Parts: sequence; C-alpha cells; structure tokens
Amino acid sequence: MLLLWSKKTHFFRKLFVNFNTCFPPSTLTVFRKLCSEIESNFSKSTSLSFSAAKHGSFYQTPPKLSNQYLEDTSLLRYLKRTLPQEVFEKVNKDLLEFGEAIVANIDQLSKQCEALPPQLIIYNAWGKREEKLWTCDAWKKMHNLSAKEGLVAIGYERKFGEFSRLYQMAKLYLYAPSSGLYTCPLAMTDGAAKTIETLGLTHPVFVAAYSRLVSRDPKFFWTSGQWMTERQGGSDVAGGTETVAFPQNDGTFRLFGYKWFSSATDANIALTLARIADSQGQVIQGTKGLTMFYLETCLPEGGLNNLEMVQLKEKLGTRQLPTAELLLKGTVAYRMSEAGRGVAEISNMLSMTRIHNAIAAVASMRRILNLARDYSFKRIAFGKLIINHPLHMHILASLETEVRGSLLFLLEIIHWLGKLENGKATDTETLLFRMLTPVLKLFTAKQAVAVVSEGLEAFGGQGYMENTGLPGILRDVQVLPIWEGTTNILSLDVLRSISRSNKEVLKAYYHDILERTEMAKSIEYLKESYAMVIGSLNTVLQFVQINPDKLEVAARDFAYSLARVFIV
Ligand code: UCC
Repeated sequence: MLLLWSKKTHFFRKLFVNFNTCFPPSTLTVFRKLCSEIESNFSKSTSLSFSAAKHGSFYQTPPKLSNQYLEDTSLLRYLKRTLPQEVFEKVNKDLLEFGEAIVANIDQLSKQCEALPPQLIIYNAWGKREEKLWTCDAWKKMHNLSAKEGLVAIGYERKFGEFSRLYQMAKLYLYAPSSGLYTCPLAMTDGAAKTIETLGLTHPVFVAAYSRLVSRDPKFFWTSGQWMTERQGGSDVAGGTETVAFPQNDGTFRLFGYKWFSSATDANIALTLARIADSQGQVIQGTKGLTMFYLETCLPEGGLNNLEMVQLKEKLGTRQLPTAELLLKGTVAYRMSEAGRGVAEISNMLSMTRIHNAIAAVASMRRILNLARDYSFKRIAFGKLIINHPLHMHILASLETEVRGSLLFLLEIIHWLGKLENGKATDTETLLFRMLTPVLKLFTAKQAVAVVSEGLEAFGGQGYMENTGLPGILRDVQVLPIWEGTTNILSLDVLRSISRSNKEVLKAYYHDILERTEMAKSIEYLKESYAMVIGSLNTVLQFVQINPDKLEVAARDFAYSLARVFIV
C-alpha cells in the first residue's frame, strides 16, 4: 500500500522484470557503454593467461562503497515528497555531506571496531583486580562523531518540528552499517532520553542526565544502556527479574542482582528493572512488583558504581559491541517509575529501541544490496557482466523491491513518531503507531536476515570470505529478530495492542489503507493491484473476527500479513 501510495507501483512491477529500470535512462546508456568496455577488456586480459606473472594476471575489482545517500533514491524521494522545501534543502545538504564522510573515513573506523573488539581486563599482570573494559580508539571516535553529528540530539532539538525525527533517523540509517555497531548505544540513549522526557522527570539527576544524552558536545555527551534481561528471562521479564532494590534514607536505592545481557557496557548510565523490598526485605513478584530505575555506571569520585563486570558475552555477531554479564552489589540507583509500573514505563524505551532495530535492519539490507549491485557491474561470468544475466538481475530486482517496501514502512512510522512528539498526530496515526511499531520491528528484522543472506550469495564464494567484510553483515543482522523482543513476543504485542484498544487499532488500520489506496481505484493499470490489496485487507481483518480463539497461534502470520498489506 505504501508502494501504491508512492505512485510508483507500475515502476515496481516493472522492476521485477527489468532491473535496468532502477537507473535513469542517461545513467543506463553510460552503464551499457561501460559494460561492453569491461567485458572486452576482460577477454583481452584473460587471453594473456599466466604469462605475466606466476599467479596469473586477473584480479577481481572489489565492490565499492559510494555515497549511500545518493544511492538511495527511495529515501531521497520520500524526503523530497514529505519535507517542506526549506527543510528538505537543509536536511539534504547535511545528509549528502554525511554520506561523503561515511565513505571518506567513518566506514574505515567501523572496520577497526570489527578488527579490535572490546576486551574485559579483570586482573593486571601482577594479579591486582582491575576490571577494565578496553575499547579501541575507533569506538571512542564513534562516540565523538555521534555527538557532533547530533545523531541523538536532532530528535530532541526539534528544529524541524514534526520532521526532526525523519532527519535524525535518516542520518542514523546512513550511519548504521558503517557505525561499528555504535548505533546500539545510540538506540538506548535515544530510548533513555525519550523515557525521561515522556515521564516528565524533574529530579535534578534526571534533568542533568537528559542534557547529556541529547548533547552535541563529545565531552559532555553520555550514552545509556538498558539492563532488562536476567538469567531466567529475556522475554518473560516479570518472571525473570530477581534484582532487588533496597530504599535508602536519602531517597536513593541500592540494587542487588545479576544482569545477563548488558549491551554497550561502557555506557555512562543505564535504565533497569528491580523489585523494591519492604522493611522486612520482602518483594512483590510478577509484573506488578517491577519498578524502573536509573543508575550511573561510575561513581562521581571514580570507579564503578558497586557493580562487577563478570564476563563479556561470546556472541555470534555484534562483537564490536561490549555486552557483559553484570553483578549489581549495592549499585546506587534512582527510582524512575512509580513502584510497580516498571514494565509499562520501560515500554517507552522499548518502542524507541524497536524503531532503531528496524533502522539497522533496513540499512543492512540496503548496504548489502548496493554492494551487490555495484559488484554486478564488475564481475564477469560466462562471458558477460553478471548484471547482464537475467536471473541474477531478477534476484537483485526482487531484493530491491523488498528493501524499498521495508524502507517506506520504516519512514512512515518515523514520521508518525515525529508527529506524535509535536502534537500533530491524528487519532488514527496514534493508534497505528502503537500497533505497527512491533509489526515493523518483527518484519524488518526477519527480512534483514533473509535479504542479507541472499545478498551474500550474489558475491558467490567471496560473500563467504571474512576478509571481504561481507559475512559480518549477516552475523550482525542475526541479532535483530532477537534483540528488543523476539518475533513471537512482538507478534503477541500486536495482539496486546488490539485487545487494549478494543480493536480500535484495527479500525484505524482499515481506514488508513482505504484512504491511501483511494486514488488507485480509478487508475486503470492500478485497478488489479488495488483489488488485490483490498481483498487481502478484508481477509486479514475477517480472520480476527472469525477466529478469536486461534489468534495466539496465528499471531506471527497475522503480524506478517499486516506488514505485507501495508507495504504492498
Ligand atoms: O535479551 C535481549 C538481548 C539478547 C541479545 C544480546 C546481544 C545484544 C546485541 C545488541 C546489538 C544491537 S533482548 C530481550 C529484551 N527484552 C525485551 O525486549 C522484552 C520482551 N518482552 C516483552 O516485550 C513482553 O511483552 C513484556 C515484558 C512487555 C510483557 O510483560 P507482561 O508482564 O506480560 O506485560 P503486561 O502485563 O501485558 O503489560 C504490562 C504493562 C501494561 O500496561 P498497563 O499496566 O498500563 O495496562 C502494558 O500495556 O506494560 C504495557 N506494555 C506496553 N505499553 C507492554 N508492552 C508495551 C508496549 N510495547 N508498548 C506500550
């Protein structure tokens, strides 16, 4: 539906059969000329056989990263269509420059983050306990440039009102695949700032922290972690949280517990959950016993805030990122939510980090596809460039359609976020934002794994070679369906949004799609697609009416259908 709405459906249908339509005609002529030159040079060079050197004379030209903003026509068109002209001009200029900086040096920094992963040094050479988390220089530079570029700040400065989030997140989208995973702490930093703002917390500790989280000054800028998972539960937070908070006379609390995954452990602060103990040390179990706390990882006088970094996790991917097991042994913390409202209030953070998860997912898909596309104009097989093999072109075109669909879905959610924060969202948009945020997260995360895997195949054996830098993209996206709620948990969250709103979210969804597709009704070449969308819409919504008892088992398929109908 978003694709229809973007008036490009015809274009996308053609895209399936002819990948050449991805490029404007002038570019195509240049490409065709280039193709025949490359092909003829290739046959000359291979005819020399091994006479020039004992290793042979052929070396494959690798794929090249170019300005990803310029390469992303869907993003550019969306921004041009949505932002007012004067806003677009400013945003466009900054994104262009940032796209250049990524190619010029940021991408190199991300490679250093991958090559030099963090280390936890527990003892020094003389046996003294040190507990130092070592991170490479490139990781620290990512911190500084994130502040300078306003990667969190833009969303809170709100210089462009309802469009500020689109600006901030478009920038994060360009940055994500070259960030060395620094977008992970940024996601949680954004989530923490959002939580402080939404709850209207006025205690000086929170006010001071907020000013650091949204700062553009690298020395002042702080990042945040989010420590929710314990040994017994990542999904079942209520069943898994054992951490206890003991009230102190000065109004603070002391936390005792064991946090199982604390990503970006070098963050300055963290939001976490714990159960407040009464004077007898008793706690309330279940969701109602959980309260949200704020803590600083280091004490003002130096040293860790009564916590122990037990070990760094051995992860499949995201190794650039320090994720640790932490023992809280009297960590000083401040209560952020009302007692027992921890899960409900930390959901503010979760909604944000789930959008960031989707940014990472779509950005990774875009990155692998752009590299594969570039490579297809450099690699020759069976006597011609692989772009000129219809089947290869068809696969790339199908991926292109998936990526564009996911991107448009993402941008719509981000735009609603910006509207909500600026008091501009309609009731329909507010409802849709609640239901479709988990749908966006679960859908794009799974798509990212599939698209990146397919994208690697476009490089043949080279896609499997570590030193091309390509396999790391697949390893890193594999966390996206897990982090911040698995696919099942998010599918159930969609059902939660339906029941809590008394099905109002579904009504909003229905009317929104009818409204967006209205213009397609009367356009001849769109009539068939229109009928297909409306038919699918009715089928999906009827399913809820007819099968209330089967909703849980069908929750995943249902969420996928919501995503597909919305995108198509
Ligand atoms: O552990 C993880 C990391 C693994 C990977 C480590 C490597 C890191 C590398 C990173 C690289 C980037 S990830 C797992 C993180 N955990 C989660 O995301 C939590 C997943 N679980 C959920 O989301 C659950 O659905 C819970 C915890 C929210 C469900 O808890 P309950 O106790 O069943 O919740 P209730 O009772 O349904 O909801 C409690 C309140 C309700 O509000 P009230 O009380 O006002 O009615 C809900 O409406 O919370 C509200 N609520 C929400 N509100 C729940 N969910 C939401 C929501 N999404 N939005 C708004």
